Amino acid sequence: MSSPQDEPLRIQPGRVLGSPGITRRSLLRAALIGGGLTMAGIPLTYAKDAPTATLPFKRGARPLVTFPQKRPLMVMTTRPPQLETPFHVFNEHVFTPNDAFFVRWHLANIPTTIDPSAFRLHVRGHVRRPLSLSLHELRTQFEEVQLAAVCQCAGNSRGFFKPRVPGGQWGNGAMGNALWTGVRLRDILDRAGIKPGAVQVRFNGLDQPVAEGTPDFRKSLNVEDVLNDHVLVAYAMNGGSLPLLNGFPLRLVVPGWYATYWIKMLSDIEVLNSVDDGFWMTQAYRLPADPCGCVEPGEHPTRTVPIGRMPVRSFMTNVDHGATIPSGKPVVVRGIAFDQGYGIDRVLFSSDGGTHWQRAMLGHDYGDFSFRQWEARFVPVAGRTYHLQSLAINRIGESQRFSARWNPGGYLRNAVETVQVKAI
Ligand SMILES: Nc1nc2c(c(=O)[nH]1)N[C@H]1C(S)=C(S)[C@@H](COP(=O)(O)O)O[C@H]1N2
Ligand SMILES: [Mo]
Repeated sequence: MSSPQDEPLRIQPGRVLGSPGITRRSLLRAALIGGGLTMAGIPLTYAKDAPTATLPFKRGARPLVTFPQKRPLMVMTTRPPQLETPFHVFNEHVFTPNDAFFVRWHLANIPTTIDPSAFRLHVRGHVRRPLSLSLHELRTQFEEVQLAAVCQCAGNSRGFFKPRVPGGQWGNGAMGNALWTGVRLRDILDRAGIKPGAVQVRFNGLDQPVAEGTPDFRKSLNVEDVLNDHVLVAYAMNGGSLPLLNGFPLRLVVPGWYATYWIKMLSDIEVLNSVDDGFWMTQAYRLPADPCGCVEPGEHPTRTVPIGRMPVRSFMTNVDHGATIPSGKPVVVRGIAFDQGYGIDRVLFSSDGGTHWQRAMLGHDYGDFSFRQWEARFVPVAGRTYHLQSLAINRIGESQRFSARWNPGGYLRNAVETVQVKAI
């Protein structure tokens, strides 16, 4: 417990991190930092005696290493960089600080220098007027929008799958919540003028494969899923420029959808008049085509569909599995909950493994796509073991699952988590 003492039952609205407002100057400054980020700046190896954090599954040891613009994060791979946020960060802020935000790239050829004055966002394909927009045009010719949203890797928590599945063995820290600033994708597409017959929009970033034959990382969404108020082309997060590793200078923000669609270093938007038949849509990031998105453990689905929106989840953030807690006075258990954008209706808390439930108190509402903080309290009795659980329910009545579903990609985990503690 980080603060087991009897505290007033009051949730602090999380601290918004941060920093001066977003000015051209701060963009340029970040660009300079970006410009200084040479390949030598991205550690390819780390000291054998680097401190480690250990995730609670086999082969879960992760060195803590500092990458450019980042505090020490848990390294899964260095090339391409895949860095996990240590979980205690989620207890400290409702908005995940930029320097603690997780990092995931598929391809190792990532530009280390971006000249913001030369950068252009291209819009092309099935449109009336192809566009080539500078960052300055983007920021001055479209309405600026701000929105809080959770960016969660489809493979978040994959390391907990039983039986284990191949792929990045993430703990629960391949997610983050940020206040995104940018312009609406719809406004950009309106200017380009989508032609009748458009089916999907394909997004590409500046990163490239290293080996010939590796398909470029491109993702597509249906036109009807992007023509809304909240899909953004973002140039800032939490009031600062995007860190290079999180997609400087622009990234797509698709609130409610898994992060695989949140293309970083976004440079190309292509309107398609047919369904994207590329590798990353047809071969990767696919779920069994049934409402559960699951199959019997070990089986392979016969039909699959592209992964989409995120199911409702919650976590306890201030209790560690196996910890001891003081008895005889109220203990405050804190956590976070989120879903695909219906918003959190309630979070239930149990200290006895799900036999009895109480309603947790919800924290400040930063919007339907944001983390929602919650807290509950109970009075432990000395010598007893407690199985703490939280269960989030969204505003259309969808709740977390009690048993974990399984699929070969290791996606969609949203089972109720149990944290065992002992009172002394
Ligand atoms: N250009 C580009 N964008 C990308 C990816 C990538 O490999 N290249 N990976 C996606 C995936 S799978 C995830 S989980 C998120 C990770 O975002 P982050 O690194 O900012 O946390 O970026 C998405 N956008
Ligand atoms: Mo991901």
